[in-house]
Amino acid sequence: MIDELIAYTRENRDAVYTLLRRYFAQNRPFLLQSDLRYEFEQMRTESDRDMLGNTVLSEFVQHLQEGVFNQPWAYFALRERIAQWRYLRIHLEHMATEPIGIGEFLRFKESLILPASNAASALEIDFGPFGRDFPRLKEAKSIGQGVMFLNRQLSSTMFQHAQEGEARLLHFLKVHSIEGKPLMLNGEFASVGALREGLRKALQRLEHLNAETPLVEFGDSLQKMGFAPGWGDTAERVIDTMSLLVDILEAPSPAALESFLARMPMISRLLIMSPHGYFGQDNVLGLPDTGGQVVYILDQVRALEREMRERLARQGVPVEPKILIVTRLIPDSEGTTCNQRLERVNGCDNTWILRVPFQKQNGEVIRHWISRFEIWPYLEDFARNVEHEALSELGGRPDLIIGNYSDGNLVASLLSQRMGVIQCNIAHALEKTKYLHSDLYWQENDAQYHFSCQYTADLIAMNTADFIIASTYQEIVGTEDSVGQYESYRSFTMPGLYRVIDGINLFDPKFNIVSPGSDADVYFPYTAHERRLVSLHPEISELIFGGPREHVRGVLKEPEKPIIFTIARLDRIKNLTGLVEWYGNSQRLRELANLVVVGGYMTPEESRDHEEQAQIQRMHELMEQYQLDGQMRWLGLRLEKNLSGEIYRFVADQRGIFVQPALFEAFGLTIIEAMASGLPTFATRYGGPLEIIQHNKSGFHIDPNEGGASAERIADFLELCNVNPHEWQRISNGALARVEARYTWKQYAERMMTLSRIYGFWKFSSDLEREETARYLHMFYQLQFRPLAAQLHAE
Ligand code: UDP
Ligand code: LCN
Repeated sequence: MIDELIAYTRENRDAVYTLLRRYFAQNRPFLLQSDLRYEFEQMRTESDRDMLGNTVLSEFVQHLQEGVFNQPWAYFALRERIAQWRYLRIHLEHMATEPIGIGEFLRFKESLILPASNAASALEIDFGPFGRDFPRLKEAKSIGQGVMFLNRQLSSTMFQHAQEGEARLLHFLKVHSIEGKPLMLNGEFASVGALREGLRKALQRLEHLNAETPLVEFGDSLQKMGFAPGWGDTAERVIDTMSLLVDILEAPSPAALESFLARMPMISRLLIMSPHGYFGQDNVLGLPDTGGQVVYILDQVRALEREMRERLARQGVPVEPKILIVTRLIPDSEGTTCNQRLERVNGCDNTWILRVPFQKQNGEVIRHWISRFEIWPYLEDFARNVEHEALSELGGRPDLIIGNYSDGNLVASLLSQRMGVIQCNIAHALEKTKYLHSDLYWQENDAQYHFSCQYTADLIAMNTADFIIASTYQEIVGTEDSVGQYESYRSFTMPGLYRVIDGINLFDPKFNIVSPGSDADVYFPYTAHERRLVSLHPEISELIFGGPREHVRGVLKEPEKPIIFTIARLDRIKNLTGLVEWYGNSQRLRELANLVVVGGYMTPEESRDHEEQAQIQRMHELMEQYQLDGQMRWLGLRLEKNLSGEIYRFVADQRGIFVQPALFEAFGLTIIEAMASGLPTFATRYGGPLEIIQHNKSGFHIDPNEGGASAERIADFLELCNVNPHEWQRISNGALARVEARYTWKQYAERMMTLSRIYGFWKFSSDLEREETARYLHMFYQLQFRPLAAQLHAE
């Protein structure tokens, strides 16, 4: 596209020049995509340049992400396609257009923030050279399907280098053990040829057995032939698994390899890291830093434990799986169980929450909650203590470590490196995309948010991980129009700290999309009458339609109207106060529906979180300003899960709707909870909801930056439903169908376990220990992360 622009500029100097002058006339050093597009549109309308409509220039502007201006130079970042970036600069006077490298683009940006800095001496972080020889996906549309690619890659390498590949597989099968006992092979086979022969004989013998014959009846004779447990629990299953291996040794195919590896009982001990917030099972949701991640993990472990148990049993391995979720122990636990060291997870047999305290440098235990933005200095000691405690609780090394969020992923990286265990990361939300220019102006925000620590931790963790689970495609690489959360770590600069030339390769097969679900026992359709928790209805009626009470503000004067419902942590980004303002401003909406908001506390004094305190204040101001007390009810309460589940359905009974107005939402569990209940849902178009909801089919997208328009859209729908109730039904049905097809924990657990096994084999067999990257990361951790975190200690 740059070459086309150069040619176009030669012929159409005036148009390009006019546009550049408009950009410079803004007198702003940095213009974003929306500003750049807006100026172009203005230019078209004002100067009657309609003919610019389908030109190279208009296409160029459509792909611009960022412009940086300092007379006479304009520098641009161009996102030609998803995950495909180019950079260029144009000289205003000469109109010379030249492609430039990312380093130069970042240096130019830095020079506008820190004019006196010596850009040449800045630290440049570049992971690019390390991955040069690794296989990479080629097509952006395949991003997030890493394992498929990997299987193809693995099987074709095995095919091309058959002897080497087979020998590796044999070695892998031989070293495989669980709780110290061999699995698959008990060491009898000296070569692949011997294994082939052994398989042939075993299959011959098994074929005479009834398909249902249990392993106990023939396990001993298999052992004598060199086969340890792990092949199956019945004759049929063992035959199946052995035949898969025979096929692979004959001619490896991606599908056979995946099926075979997916069956290997490699994972029985799981370590899950989630340090920040209040990690508990009751009375925690809605507390600061405590929301979807906790819900996600508690649902995830139930599904994973079941899946692990089933797979182990299916493979004839009599081992009880164990999962340990490790979080922080908070002695001043604010009425939660976060002061308990060990807690069994409800609905699981052998899954536990292990809590390990944070300590000051002098070893003293820290008693109170600490914001997720402030925890960086405690993590290294925490990791050390966790290693010790987790090893003793699990009775040995875990088979897989899963990190959650920036802090959990960093701790997972430290542990996985130390223990030599395969690591999976789950971001939940990468903060970088939430806070505009938070990298460029990091110094201004660092006292409050410490993004310097967080982004460094993110880079380390995402490059250490063996595989990464993303909830949506857009989490990795965004959409045609918007940058993905991982994509935002590709290259950026924090002036005065370091410059990232290549922070993460988006085409790395480590990325996999595995979407979470919502707990089907709690969030189910409002039409499932026999399952409804009708005993809660009087309490819900009282909560929503009752009179004044503690921790609640506003009384609904016209309870017959449908409800606009929302629930979230009271973070600024969640924008609940934004929704209240749209509602306050929209006479139409106020006439059509009541507003019910669940989140936060009633008084700022009750909260320790700065953002939450400000939001509480704002909520009261808005309720005063728009006199909302008769039309809106705000519950500053922690609701028990079953209660909130029934509230969604209660709102649906009344033909209400759910609104999620966040400025950005990484995924948005409330959205699938509402949809699983059959509530028509309006959710932010920034982040995961754009992918979860199909607009006007299973819900609606709204733009939180255009409150007026969003309010109108909601009002249009409610009005339409008044005239034509089928409309409500249509969207409700669409929501139910969507969630059922795409967002369930069962699918999640199957996928997750398969991935763990395949990446385990990959790590083991392909010499991809990435030793060089590991050394570079170690240095980055020691020289950058540690001093940044230590600085926080000193504050
Ligand atoms: N939630 C809740 N009470 C609250 C706020 C949130 O029960 O006051 C629950 C909500 O039902 C959902 C989770 O917390 O299960 C929030 O997850 P989501 O992914 O929507 O947002 P996050 O808080 O993780 O950013
Ligand atoms: C964190 C968030 O901010 C949400 O968008 C996600 O739904 C949640 O974690 C669970 O992954």
